[in-house]
Amino acid sequence: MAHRGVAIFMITTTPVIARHSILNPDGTLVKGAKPKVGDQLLLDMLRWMLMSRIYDERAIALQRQGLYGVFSPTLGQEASVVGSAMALDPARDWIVPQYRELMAVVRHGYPLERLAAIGMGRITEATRIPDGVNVLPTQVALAAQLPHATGLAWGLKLQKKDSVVATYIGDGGSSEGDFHEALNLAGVLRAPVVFFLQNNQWAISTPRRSQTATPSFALRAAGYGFPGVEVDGNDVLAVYQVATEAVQRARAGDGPTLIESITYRMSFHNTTDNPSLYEDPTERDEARQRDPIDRVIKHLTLRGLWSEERDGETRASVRAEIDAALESAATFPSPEPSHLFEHVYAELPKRVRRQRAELLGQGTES
Ligand SMILES: Cc1ncc(C[n+]2csc(CCOP(=O)(O)OP(=O)(O)O)c2C)c(N)n1
Ligand SMILES: [Mg+2]
Repeated sequence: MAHRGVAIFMITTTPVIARHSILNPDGTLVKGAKPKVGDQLLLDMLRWMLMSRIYDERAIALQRQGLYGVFSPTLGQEASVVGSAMALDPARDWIVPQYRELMAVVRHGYPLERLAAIGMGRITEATRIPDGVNVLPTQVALAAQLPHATGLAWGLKLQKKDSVVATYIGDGGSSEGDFHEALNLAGVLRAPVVFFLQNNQWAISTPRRSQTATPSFALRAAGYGFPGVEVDGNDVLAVYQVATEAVQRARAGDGPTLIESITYRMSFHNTTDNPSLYEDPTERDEARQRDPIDRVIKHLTLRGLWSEERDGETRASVRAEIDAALESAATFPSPEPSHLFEHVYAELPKRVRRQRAELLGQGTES
């Protein structure tokens, strides 16, 4: 096709992007796959995945008893969350989270008791992230965390640190303008950031097919000038491998990567949602066949590294750890109205001082 002497090429075929996978749903390895994960590391991954699932059950039960606030489970996405987080070095790398990757930030050093206390509404002390924990606060405003991630990565690069930033986003959140702005700038700056997109097929009740016309979220990276990869998000070994490669690229100064982790939300969006109103139950049944935890257990069992006894012991120790965190969370102080004004400004501006005085009934401070 020619237009004023300029050749215009039209892309008529859908570009293809390879989807990485290592572990089959039956626990065997994909033909030719050579996982670079030692036995102990895989056992640690499984423990974190079980911790995520068991915490989901506990938090949902507490919410139903009126003891916990709105909660978004990770259920079904444990391999995606744990595999990506374990590719990071908590001592120097950063996580800029969304809200569906609880165990990623816990594994990175954010104490579970504090996150549980926030869930219980005991927010005043608990929201303070301890010094030295390289995690930014949970972000509910979709994609608003991504420009922060790019800015943080740029700052670390300017300081000549060898740190990498990993940030999480959902399929739905990737339709926000902030997604485009953050990825575009990260590409221009070659910022050391990994964009980890959990495509769990749902944005509350909006299915993936209504979210975008692109055949692959990962393909979008080409438009920003850096690599995009697809991975089976229910395969912890594959997620860990692509995340490790992306972290290495970023650390080496080669810039960002967009990872699309293809998974399935095996629960409600959060405790206020009822998916039976919009989800085809056969889809959920199919997803159960690809359960990310069962897959690792089958694999370890085939290799003689897992038994019923070990399963029972691991779950008991995870439950004890969660119980201790929940017990400690319940001792955090409940918020007072005055706390609304704390932990934001070093020195309160006049307007905010006036509002505080008004709320606390202390007359009108000028
Ligand atoms: C800017 C903005 N718009 C709308 C919402 C309401 N909202 C909260 S979660 C959500 C769906 C997000 O879906 P996705 O990005 O796929 O993440 P998931 O919850 O599936 O992990 C929506 C629309 C919001 N929090 N922020
Ligand atoms: Mg989603």
